Formats: sequence, structure tokens, C-alpha cells
Amino acid sequence: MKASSGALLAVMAVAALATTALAIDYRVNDSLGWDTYVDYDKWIDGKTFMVGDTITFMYEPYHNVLEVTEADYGSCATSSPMSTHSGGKTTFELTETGTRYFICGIPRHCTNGTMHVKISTVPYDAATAAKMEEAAAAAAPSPASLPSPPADTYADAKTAPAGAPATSTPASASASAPRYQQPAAALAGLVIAALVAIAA
Ligand SMILES: [Cu+2]
Repeated sequence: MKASSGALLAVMAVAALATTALAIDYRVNDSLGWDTYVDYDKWIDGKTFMVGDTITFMYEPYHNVLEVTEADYGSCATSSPMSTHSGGKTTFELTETGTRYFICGIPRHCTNGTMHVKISTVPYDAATAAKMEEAAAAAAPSPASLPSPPADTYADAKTAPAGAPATSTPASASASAPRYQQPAAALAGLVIAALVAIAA
């Protein structure tokens, strides 16, 4: 009786361990998200993606996420993606080992804007998982790391120079207007006087 319940506990413990394998949801580029002009190789550096982990792209709605082949990744080709995702939040489950390739499909965001990232997934390993979880916790976003304005919207931010005058008519111009009318009035008076003189 005692032995069998002990064995049962052992089985339950093993089952519990198996189901609580550490899985990490990686936010691509952490709190700054999927955006242009980011060194994604640098973001990947030091991370070990394992089967069971997920990667989540957080982005402004004018970006998207295309999963592509290695060849299309290399040339930033957007015409035949394996899958296309939009809406601002896309999660991929890393269900098997191997390398997956992701790019942004908006023109030039991949080629000029560095929006390409490849994720290599390795088999699950508990020790590495624990290490990665620790690293992820240490790198938790701080309130100070606010997202910078997206480079794409620079055109919208253009406004009139701060020093530009509110109107093109200074107040002094209207104040001097009567002076221009004075000679004209005087001339008109002379003309009338002359006409009166002729008539007489
Ligand atoms: Cu984009």
C-alpha cells in the first residue's frame, strides 16, 4: 500500500515536471517592438529559442509580418510569402527545430528598414530554458524605455517653422494706410478745383 502510493506520487511528479516545461514568449525587439531600423541580429544575440517557445511581433498597424523562405528572406522578396499577418500583434509557436524567416512586407521596410529576423529553434532543454527565463526576467522592460516615434511618420510631423509670423500683414501696415490716401485726396481736390475754374 505504502509502496504503491509512493510510486503513484513519483509518476505524478514526473507528469507535473513534463507539463511545466518552461516556455518563453519572446517579444521581438522587446518593448520597442517590430519596427524599422532595428538590429535584429543584436536582439537575437544570446537567446536560445527552443521548441515550445513562442515569438510575438508587436507593431504599428502600418507594418505587417510575412513568414518567408530562406531565399525570399535573403532578397526581401514579398510576392510569395508562406503566410501573411497583420493587425499589430502576431504570435508564432516554435513547434519544431529549424530556422524560420520573417520580414515586413511593406515596400522597403525589409531592404532599407532592416525589418527582417530569422529565428533558429533548437530542441527543448530544461537547463537552458531556466537560463533563458532568468535572462528574460532581467531584461524586463523598464518604464524609461519608451518607443521612439516610427521613422515612417516623419512626413506627418512636418509643421511650419516655429519662428514663422502668424500673419503676413504687420499691424503697422494698416496704420500707415491713411497716409497713402491723403495725397490722393489732395490731388482729387485740386482736380475738382481746376474743373470748377475751367467751368467758370
Ligand atoms: Cu514595416
